[in-house]
Amino acid sequence: MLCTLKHLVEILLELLIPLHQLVDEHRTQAHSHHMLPGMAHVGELAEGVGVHLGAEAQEGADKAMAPMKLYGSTLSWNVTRCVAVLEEAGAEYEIVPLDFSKGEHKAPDHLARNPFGQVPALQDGDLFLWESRAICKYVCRKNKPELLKDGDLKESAMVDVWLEVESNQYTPALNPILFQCLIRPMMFGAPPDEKVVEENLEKLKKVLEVYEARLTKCKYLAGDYISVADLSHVAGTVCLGATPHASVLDAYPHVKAWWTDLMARPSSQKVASLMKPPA
Ligand code: GS8
Repeated sequence: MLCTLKHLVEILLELLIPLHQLVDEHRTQAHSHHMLPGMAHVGELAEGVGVHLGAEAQEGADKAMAPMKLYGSTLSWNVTRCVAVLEEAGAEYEIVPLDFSKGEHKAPDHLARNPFGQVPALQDGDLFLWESRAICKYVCRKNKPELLKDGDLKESAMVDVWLEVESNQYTPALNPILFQCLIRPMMFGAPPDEKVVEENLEKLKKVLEVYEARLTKCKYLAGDYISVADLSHVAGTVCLGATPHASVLDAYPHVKAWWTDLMARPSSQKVASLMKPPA
């Protein structure tokens, strides 16, 4: 059977989802901690000072204050890629898990969010987005534009370059390792195919050599400033840490220092805590 690795990962992630049903805490995870306790909605504030908003204005105010919704399981690193950025940007959001085993990702209401029937999808009011990196960029533009360096032609171009490098070099080498070492044993009780792991470790090492050279010159990938490009690596690299090959980073001291620095951020800690598989 000819089947691409991407398809295999997707099929397996579909199989993986019933595990989520065992974990109640994953069912509804509200992440509105960026709204301070006691912080009122616009309508409530207006009432407090004797102002009453009309129904339409009230609806508009409520919409403006409604948290963004991120659809998908937090065991998917495409979903938690977005979580890293939502957290780092201080966005108000909630995660809405979808049950793949019930086909919720192919149901009409999700197809309206993402016509490809995949996760993640993001809803912000009447705006629906999909593709994790596009979601990350939107969240940055909305909540923390400095993560994109949008105002600077050259710096923003470097952010784009390293986001593409993550998408087209780093993650394609990493995904097969994660599939073999994490998903295959968990789903099939089968050991990893060591040949596939070795091949992709070699690919990853070649990519890491480029990262090492880059990070010798600057603290973060795009420059001496953290950006969405760094954050886009967090979810997948957290998963690498759960494989027997976490030490692959050790041979690259600047990469290792970059990763240690990234992992110290509360946003990365949040991703790590959400990605812990059910016990
Ligand atoms: C990939 C989304 C994806 O493959 C992105 O958002 O970055 N390029 C997209 N999502 C998988 C879950 S694994 O993370 C998915 O939804 N698979 C179900 C399916 O394809 O039916």
